Amino acid sequence: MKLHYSPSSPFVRKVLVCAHERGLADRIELTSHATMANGELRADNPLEKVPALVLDDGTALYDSLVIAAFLAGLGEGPELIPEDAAARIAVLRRHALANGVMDAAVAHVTETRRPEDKIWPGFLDRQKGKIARAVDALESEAGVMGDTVDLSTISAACALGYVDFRMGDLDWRDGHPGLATWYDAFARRPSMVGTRPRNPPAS
Ligand SMILES: N[C@@H](CCC(=O)N[C@@H](CS)C(=O)NCC(=O)O)C(=O)O
Repeated sequence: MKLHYSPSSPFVRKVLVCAHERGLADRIELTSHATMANGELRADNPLEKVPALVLDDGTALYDSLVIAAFLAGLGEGPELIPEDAAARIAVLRRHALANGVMDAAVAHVTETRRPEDKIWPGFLDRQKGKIARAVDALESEAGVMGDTVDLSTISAACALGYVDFRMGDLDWRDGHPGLATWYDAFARRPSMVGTRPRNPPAS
């Protein structure tokens, strides 16, 4: 399998952590981060977004939730998406919350990269508000998340890791001691340590 990726993307990290947890990391070849620039990514994903996973028969899967669901059915390890209906909905709902943090943080970062006179402060505040409310919600769920490894906890950890990486001044730990403790433990998992976000090499 071939994964179109970027070393900084929280969505990519989500699927890589899923792969590590299911013992599949060795079966995934990472493309050069440059496939976005050279048009290869577009050929596999019309939306031109990473992650996109190309299977050995040439089938391309996107987006990160679809790839994670695919990987959850392969290999061995923690049940990433429970079969039980109620548990599955709970995991998918928390995944949506964490994924929304990724969406808002990426949108915030993208906006800050526009020319200074084109940046809309109201848009930045709106994204920060989404993140703040989601972090409040995750704080109230930290006890339930405990040491469970599933798609929702992986996504929450990748979202918070991305906020640390790109929005370090946000200080989400302030007022969220339960979530901070939960994250510090989860972030020590080898799957998280091995996928820490990095800036792509300059092209
Ligand atoms: N909903 C998508 C989001 C993926 C996404 O936004 N990826 C970003 C990188 S963090 C991207 O490829 N952006 C390029 C673009 O939007 O053109 C997923 O979950 O896979």
